[in-house]
Amino acid sequence: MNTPLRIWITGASSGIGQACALKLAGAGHKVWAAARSTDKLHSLAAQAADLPGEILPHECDVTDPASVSACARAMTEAWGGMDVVIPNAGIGYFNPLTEAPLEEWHAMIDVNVTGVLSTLHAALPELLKAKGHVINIGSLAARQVFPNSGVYCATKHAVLALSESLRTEFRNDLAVTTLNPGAVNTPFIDRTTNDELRANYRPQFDEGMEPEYVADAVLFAVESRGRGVVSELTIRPDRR
Ligand code: NJP
Repeated sequence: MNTPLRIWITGASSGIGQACALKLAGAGHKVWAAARSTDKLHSLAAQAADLPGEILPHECDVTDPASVSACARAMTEAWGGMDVVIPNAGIGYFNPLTEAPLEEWHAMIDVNVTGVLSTLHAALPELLKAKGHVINIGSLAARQVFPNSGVYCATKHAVLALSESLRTEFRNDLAVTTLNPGAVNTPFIDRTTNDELRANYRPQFDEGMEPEYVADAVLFAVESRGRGVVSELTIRPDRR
């Protein structure tokens, strides 16, 4: 095992973020696990007790820039720097454009775009020092636009554009990966307030990829260091 990497994951209390934290700690890395649900983060850290790496929980609301910068500062004070950031916190409210409450659009922009920007802003100084790695969690929705999720698709297009701008601006100092998953079996769709759409979409997510498969892809990207850079990776559910 090479030197453990110091990895900041937002949205680590559930789904893909949680699976990534366990996978990366299982491979011996040090994971700074951030989210609002500290109870879930503490049980995640307890699950990692027997793993070769470690998971440290830290409360963080990505819609609050002060909370995000405090989280990054606490990590770099504790571990002396940061090698990888995974701005994974993200939400989706599915609704036809004419029916969606404006608050749901704003909430998606606040978490999926402004939250990612705040996370990158807080992480970049340390990442550039370490010649580190940004792993943005995009989506198939970064490449394709689906009905009932126009604003969600717009947020993931923004994430992809941010990845590309980081890649071109910091070509020699940063590795940048955008991971675009299709449906993953997490609580993601349960947030949708349109009862009919939530019920219609749930089976697609039930039959989607397991979050551990996404975490395998993240581990592959993280451990490519020194051999090459996975710049964009799209993964879709298997044949059924
Ligand atoms: O969702 P879920 P996923 N501040 O609901 C956190 C993308 N994706 O794992 O704060 C900080 O299980 C929340 O934590 P908490 C998707 O767009 C998914 O599926 O405690 N954190 C929780 O840990 C997103 O970018 C699918 O509530 C906040 C996490 O976000 C990423 O994958 C397909 C927060 C959400 O966990 C993870 O989603 C795809 C805040 N203000 C892309 N608000 C899919 N599942 O099918 C929320 O293409 N969080």
